[in-house]
Amino acid sequence: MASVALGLGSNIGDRIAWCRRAVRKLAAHPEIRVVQRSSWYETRPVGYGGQSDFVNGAALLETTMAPVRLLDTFKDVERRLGRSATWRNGPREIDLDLLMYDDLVLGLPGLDVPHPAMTERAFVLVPLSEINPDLIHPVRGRTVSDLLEDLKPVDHLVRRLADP
Ligand code: PH2
Ligand code: MG
Ligand code: MG
Repeated sequence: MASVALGLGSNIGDRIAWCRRAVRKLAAHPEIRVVQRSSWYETRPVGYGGQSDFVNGAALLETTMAPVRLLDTFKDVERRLGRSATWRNGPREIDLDLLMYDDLVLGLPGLDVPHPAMTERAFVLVPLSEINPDLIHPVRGRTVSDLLEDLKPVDHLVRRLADP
């Protein structure tokens, strides 16, 4: 059984509903257990700025699937929920990112684990450190709460939503 950190994001339509549906679909998968889920956060778009604010969250999963199969499952859930194709880093109904997979370090075409940008992204580190601040990043050798401290202040980028 592997422990996985998942990042969720949406900036089109009912953003929280997209994220909730994705968690529900993953929880229904016979080879995935959703162990914990963060609050939802409204976040400023990173990268291409001319788009709407995101809702982001994170979850901890357990799975018997290998990383590539798990990524395929995430893509499948994105498709089945109705994600329409846009451009790289553009607006999306639902985005499921494989952030960490145990303490595995992996570089394959289309799959880098840990997610290469996660240490610079408050919209990843804030929800992830809510649910597991002591999780150790296998490349940096530091906890997610330490990595978040390095980014601070981030309050202007991330707002925790009242609806948990
Ligand atoms: N995802 C991106 C690019 N920029 N910005 C925010 N705030 N949240 C995201 O999930 C996000 C982003 C590419 O996946
Ligand atoms: Mg992403
Ligand atoms: Mg993605």
